Amino acid sequence: MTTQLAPAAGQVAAPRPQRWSVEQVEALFALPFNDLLYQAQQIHRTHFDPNSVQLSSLLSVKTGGCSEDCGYCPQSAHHDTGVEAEDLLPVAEVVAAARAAKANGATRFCMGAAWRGPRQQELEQVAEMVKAVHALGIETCATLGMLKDGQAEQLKAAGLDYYNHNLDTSPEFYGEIISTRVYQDRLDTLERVRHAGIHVCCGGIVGMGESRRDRAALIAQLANLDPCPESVPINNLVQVPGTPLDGTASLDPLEFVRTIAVARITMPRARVRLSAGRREMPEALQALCFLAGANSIFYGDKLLTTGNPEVEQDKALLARLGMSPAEPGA
Ligand code: SAM
Ligand code: DTB
Ligand code: SF4
Repeated sequence: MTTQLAPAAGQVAAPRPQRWSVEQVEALFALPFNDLLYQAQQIHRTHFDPNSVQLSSLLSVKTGGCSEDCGYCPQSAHHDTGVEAEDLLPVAEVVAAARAAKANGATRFCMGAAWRGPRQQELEQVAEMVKAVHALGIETCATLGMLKDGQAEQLKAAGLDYYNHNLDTSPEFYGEIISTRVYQDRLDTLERVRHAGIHVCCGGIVGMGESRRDRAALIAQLANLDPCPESVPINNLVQVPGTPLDGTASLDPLEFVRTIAVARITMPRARVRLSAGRREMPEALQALCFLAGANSIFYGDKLLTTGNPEVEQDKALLARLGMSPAEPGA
C-alpha cells in the first residue's frame, strides 16, 4: 500500500497556480514597453529554449456555410464573403496534406471545420481522419466547434492530441461579436476536452475593436483556466470583405506585441502562438513577437481560407533570426 505523505514541517506543498485578476493583467499591459518585454523574456528563458519555435500546419477539412454568426469569420453563412460551402474532405486528401506538412517540418497538423459543432456521423468521419493522421507520426489537432458529452472521448480514442477552441475575447465584449452562442458554451466544451485528457489549445483574436481592458480580461480568462492551456494562439484579426468586422480600425502593432508578452508572463509554460494576421506583419514585428515570448507559428501557405506567409519565406526568416523548429512533442 502506498501512503500519500503530507509535506513535512518547513516544506511547502507545490504552489497553486496563480489566479490573475483583470486589474493585475491590465497593470502588466501598462508597464513601459521595455520593462514588459524584459519580464516576458526572463520568463520565456526560464521555461523554453528562446530560439526554438513550434510549427503547426492548418487544413480546412470542412469549409464555409457555418451556421454561427461570428463577426470576424469569412466562413459564416450569415456573411457574404465569397467563401463557398464545401463538403467534408475525403480522408486520403487530408492524409496527403498532413504528410506534406510533416515533410516540410511541421510537428502538428490541425484540422479545422466550419461547424457550430459536429453531428455524430461527422464526428465519426473526423475520428477516421485523426486516426489516419496520427498514424503518420505527427501531432494531431482539431477545431470543430462545440462538443457534446462523449465526443471528446471519441476523438481522444482516435489519437487526438490537441483540441483548439478559442475564447476569442473578453466575456463582456463577446456578445458584440457573436450572437449565436454564449461564453459559457465555449467554457463547457473546453471542460469536456480537458476531462477527456486532450491537450487544450485556446486563445483569442485582437484587433476587433475591443478595449485594452477586454484584451486583459481575455488573457485573465485564459490564464485562469485550471490547468492553463498548453497552446495559446493569439490571432490578429484578418479583415475579410463581407464580414461585419471588415473596416475595423487596426490595432497598434506594439499593442499586439504587448498582448503576446502578457500572455507569456501569465502562462509561462504555454506555447504562445503568433497566429492569424502574420502575413500582414512586417518581419521586424514578427521578430519582436518572438522576443516577447511567442514560440509557435502557423506554418504553411494557408490558414483556413486566408493566406499565411510562404513556407520558404518563413524558413528564411527563422534562419535570419537563428531560430530552429522545436522537436516533436516539445
Ligand atoms: N468553427 C470552429 C470554432 O469556431 O471553434 C472552428 C473553426 S474557427 C474558424 C477557429 C478560430 O479561427 C476561431 O475561433 C477564431 O479565433 C479564428 N478566426 C476565424 N476567423 C478569423 C479571422 N478573420 N481573423 C483571425 N482569426 C480568425
Ligand atoms: C486559431 O486560433 N487560428 C486559426 C486556428 N486556430 C484554427 C484559424 C485562423 C483563421 C483565419 C481566417 C481564415 O483563414 O479563414
Ligand atoms: Fe463558424 Fe467557427 Fe467561423 Fe464562427 S469561427 S462562423 S463557429 S467557422
